[in-house]
Amino acid sequence: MVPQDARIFVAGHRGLVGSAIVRRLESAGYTNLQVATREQLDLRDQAAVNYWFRDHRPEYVYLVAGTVGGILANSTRPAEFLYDNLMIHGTVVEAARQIGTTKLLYLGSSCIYPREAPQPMTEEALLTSPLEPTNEPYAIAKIAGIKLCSAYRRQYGCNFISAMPTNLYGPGDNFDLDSSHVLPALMRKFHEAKLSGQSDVTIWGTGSPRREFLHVDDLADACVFLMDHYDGEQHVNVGTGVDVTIKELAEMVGQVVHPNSRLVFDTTKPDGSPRKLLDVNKLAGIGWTASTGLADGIRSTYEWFLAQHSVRS
Ligand code: GFB
Repeated sequence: MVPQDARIFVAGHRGLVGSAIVRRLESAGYTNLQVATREQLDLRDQAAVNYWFRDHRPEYVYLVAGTVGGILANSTRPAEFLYDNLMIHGTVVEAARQIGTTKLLYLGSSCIYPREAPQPMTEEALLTSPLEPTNEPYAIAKIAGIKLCSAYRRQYGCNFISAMPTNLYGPGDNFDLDSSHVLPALMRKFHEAKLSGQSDVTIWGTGSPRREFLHVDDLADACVFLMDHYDGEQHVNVGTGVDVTIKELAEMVGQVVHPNSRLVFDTTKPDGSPRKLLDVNKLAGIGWTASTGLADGIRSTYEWFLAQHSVRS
């Protein structure tokens, strides 16, 4: 178990995942959290990261920083998704090794699995066939991160573990329509349609792809759990084990945000992977399962969105 006063670095604490991990650690009573803003520390800069680690000597590291985004951002900014993530993972893992960090948890993504992987996807599906083209650069960076942690375990004996979450959502998400994932994008689209008195809401693609959505507070809980209870080399899937079509998701968000709306499908936009459902049996076997249902999670995230934007309707 991680001692309550251990020095714990959350890399990426301003992001969706990092902010949830900080909330979770604080509520669990951890007293010595370490964070650094992008302005204070460029995680792509090995010399700067080495200096920061020598100065702060974190004993535990949550490596959850990265350049992330939805299907459009992935296809329009592939160089950033590949370069930033490769560098961030490389610098932090190496600096943690150099100062003798006790344990590091690296966060990947379910897009590491092949486009045609059998569903639900087990951890063994990694690198068995080609990736989904719309997010291949990001997936390759994430796969490199997993392999980096494995390699550091084997060569240096570092206790570096990897968790692979499914599609995430929740408070702190990105609601920018050009770079966001589907759930926050739909929430904003329905919200703006309601405010402007429109009934039509445009959904990208055919609505038929299936996705699994995990509330970020559940993910944070799983990460803290794995830090305490998992020391294996193989990455661990983190999801709910349940998926919905994008059309069903849109209907659920519409029900909460703008019940009298009508869905319009823009099939000039890409669908991406036909399905991405994680097999979560490994994590269940270690002792953790998700607890937030999608309908409840959508409702509470919309409450957060309204509070943030101070727009009540
Ligand atoms: O969430 P999303 O952008 O990412 O899109 P992926 C999921 C599905 O929702 C796709 C559809 O089929 C989109 O076409 N969709 C419908 C929309 N309307 C919208 C909309 O307004 N905005 C967005 N963004 N999508 C990402 C990867 O894939 O998943 C990342 O690109 C990462 O690398 C992330 O792995 C978890 O699930 O397709």
